[in-house]
Amino acid sequence: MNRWWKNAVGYQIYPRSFRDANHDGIGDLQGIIEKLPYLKSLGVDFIWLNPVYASPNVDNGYDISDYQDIHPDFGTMADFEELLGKAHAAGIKIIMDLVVNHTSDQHPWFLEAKKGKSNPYRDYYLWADAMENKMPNDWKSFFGGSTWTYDGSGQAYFHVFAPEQPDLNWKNPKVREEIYRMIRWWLDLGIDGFRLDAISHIQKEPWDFKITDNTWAPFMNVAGIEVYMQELKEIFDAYPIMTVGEASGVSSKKAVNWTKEDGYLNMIFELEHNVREGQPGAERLNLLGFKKVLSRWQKDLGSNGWNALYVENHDNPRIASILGDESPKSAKAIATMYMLLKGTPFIYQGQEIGMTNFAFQSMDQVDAQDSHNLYRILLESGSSPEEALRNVTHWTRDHSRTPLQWEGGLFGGFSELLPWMSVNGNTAHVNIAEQEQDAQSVLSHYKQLIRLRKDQPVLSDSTFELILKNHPQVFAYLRKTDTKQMLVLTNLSRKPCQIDLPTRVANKNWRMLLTNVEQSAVEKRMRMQPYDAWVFEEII
Ligand code: TEU
Ligand code: CA
Repeated sequence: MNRWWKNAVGYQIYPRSFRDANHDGIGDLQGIIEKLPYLKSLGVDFIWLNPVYASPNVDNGYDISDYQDIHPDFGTMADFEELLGKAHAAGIKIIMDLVVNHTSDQHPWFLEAKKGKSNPYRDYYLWADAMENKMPNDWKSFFGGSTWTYDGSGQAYFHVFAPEQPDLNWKNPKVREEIYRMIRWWLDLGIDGFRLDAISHIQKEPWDFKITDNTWAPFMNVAGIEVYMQELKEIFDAYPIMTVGEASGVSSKKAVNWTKEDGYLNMIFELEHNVREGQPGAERLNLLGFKKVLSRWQKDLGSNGWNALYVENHDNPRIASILGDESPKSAKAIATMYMLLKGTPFIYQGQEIGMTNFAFQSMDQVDAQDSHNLYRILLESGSSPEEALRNVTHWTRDHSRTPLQWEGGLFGGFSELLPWMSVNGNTAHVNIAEQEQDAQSVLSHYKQLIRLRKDQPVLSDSTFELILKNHPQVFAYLRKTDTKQMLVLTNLSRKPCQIDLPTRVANKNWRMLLTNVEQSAVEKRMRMQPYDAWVFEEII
C-alpha cells in the first residue's frame, strides 16, 4: 500500500474564511483555486477542506442537508471538480470532511423521520419515548443543554451537538449502506481521502447508562464502534487515500488499533493536548502537562501507530495567543516544536503567518453556536454580561475563523466586501504579502520546516525521545535512527532559562539546521532566551 501521507505535510482550509473570489463576503472554492500557487509555494502536499456541502449552516457546514452537493456560498459541483483537477495538476491532494455522526435536521431523511413513528426513515435516527419536560436521560450535549429534543410525537430525538444536528442511527444497516454509497461516490470522483468528523461518537451506550466522572462517556469510543470502523476501513482500503479521524476519547493506548498498518484509519487527531479551559482535563494546559500528553502519544503510537500533528484548527483559539506571546518569534518556536514530531503535520490557515486571537468587543461579533449557548448559560447562572463575554471569548472557536490575512489593506485582501466575520485589525502588520518578502518571517520559517521534513527522512521514520522531561519551560527531544539523529530544543515560555543537557547528548557533534535566532553551538549547559528554538543534526 502506498503510504504517501507519511512524508506529507497538510494544510487545513476553512473555506468560509480563506479567500472570497466573487466578493460577496464569504470565502469560496474559486478563492481556493486562485490561491493554489500560494499553497504550492508553501510546500504543502495536501489540503483538508472543512465542509463545503449543502447546509443550513447552524454549525457552519457541520450540519449537512445534502452530502452530494456543494453549498451555493462556496460554488457548484463544477467548481469543486475544477478545484480537484487544478490541485492535482499542482501536485496537491484534497481531503474532504466526512460528517456522518449526524446530519442537519433539514436533511430529507430527517424531514421524513419527523413525520411519525411509522415512517420508514424514523429509524435512521435515534428516538426514545419522552415528554415535553421529561427527557429519556440526563446526558449533556457538547454544545450545552440536553442531548435530547422533544418533537411533539411522544418521543425525543438524540443529538450530541446542536438540536439541528440529529445523530444518525449507525445500528441501522440501511443508514450504513447509504453512508457507504456516498463515501464511494466521493472517492470515485478522485478525492484523496477524508477527515472523519466526530467519528468516535457514532456508537452510544444504552440509554440507561449511568454517568460517573466523564460527562461524555456515553458516546465516546463506546464498545461496538469497532464493527463500524472495520466496515469503513474495508471501503477505504480499496483506494490510495489517506484517512484521519477526529477521535476524541480514544486513548493513546487504544489509538494503536486505530492507526496501525492494518488499523481502521491512517491516523487520528487526539484532542487531549487541546482541552478547553473549564473542561475536564484542562489542567494539562500548562507546558509540563502539554509535553506529557504529546510525548505520551509519540511513545504509545511508537512505530506501530501514526500521529496526526496539529496545534490549531477551526475549533480552537490561535496557538500564538495561547502558548505563544503573539510575537513572530514565539510562533516560530511553536512551529519548530510540533512540526518535527513523529507523524503527519497539519497547518491551519493563518497559523503559518502567526495569526493571533481576535479582540471580541461584543457577542454580535461572535458567530459560533456553542459560544452563544455558553453565553446564555453563563447569564442564566448569574454572570454579568461583561463577565460572560470575557469568559466566552477567552476560548471561542471564532478566534480561528476570522478571514485569512492576505494583505495589509482593506479587509486583509480576503474580499472587497465586508466579510461574514470581522478581519483582525493586525492584518496591517500580520499578512501573507509582507511575509512572502521577508526571509525572517513566520511564513519563511514554516517553509523551511516543511522543506526540512522533505529533506530529512529521519523526521518521518525514526524514534522520538523526550529529553529534559521535567523542565517547565523547555520542550526538547531527539529524533533517532541507527545512523542519524536530530535534536530539537525550544523554550516555549516568556522567560529565559538554563538547560543542562544529558552528557550523551552534549558529547555528540552537532550542526545547526534551523533556528529563529542566531546560530549557536550545543553545550552541556546552555542559556535559552524566551521562545528560542534550535534544531541540530548530528555530524557523524
Ligand atoms: O468537532 C467535534 C468536537 O469537538 C467533539 O467531537 C469533541 O470530541 C468534543 O468537543 C470533546 O472535547 C467537530 C468539528 O470539528 C466541529 O467544528 C463541529 O462543530 C462538530 O464536530 C460537529 O460536527
Ligand atoms: Ca464568495
